[in-house]
Amino acid sequence: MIGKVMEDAINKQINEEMYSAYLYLSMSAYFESINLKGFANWMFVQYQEEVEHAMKFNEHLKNRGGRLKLFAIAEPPSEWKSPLDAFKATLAHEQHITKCINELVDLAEKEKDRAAYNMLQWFIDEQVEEESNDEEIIAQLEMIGDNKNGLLMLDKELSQRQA
Ligand code: OFO
Repeated sequence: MIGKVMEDAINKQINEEMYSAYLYLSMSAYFESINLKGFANWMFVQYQEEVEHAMKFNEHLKNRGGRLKLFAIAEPPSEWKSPLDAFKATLAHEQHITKCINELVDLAEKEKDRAAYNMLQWFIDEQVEEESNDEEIIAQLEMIGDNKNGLLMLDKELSQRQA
């Protein structure tokens, strides 16, 4: 059975993951609005992944006799200055999520909750991948600069991403 402290912290993290989903769905709509369908696809897949993250935490709660508690999801921004601006915001958000995951790991250690600690290892690896994906796309966008052809080529590449 999961302890109350860890249960509350995981429920808080579920809200963070659902906000991540909202943020990336909003970014997907932004990219649709500027006709970058590949970028929009990439963000839509990211939105789906974030819902999966929330459900992964929910599974953990369910398997350990805990209970999901849903909180209000904050309204995400809906406009960004450019694709680069949106991806810089994505990276900053993922760095915030990494900090949240690290704090959960610290809490699991403090609470001697081995099951939560084990489950969180998946999220540690996932955050390395998420930050690295964002950094790669930011580097490409910086290289592209004002080159429209480069942007369209990257858009085509990002259209390949699948859930
Ligand atoms: Fe983007 O990894 Fe979850 O929030």
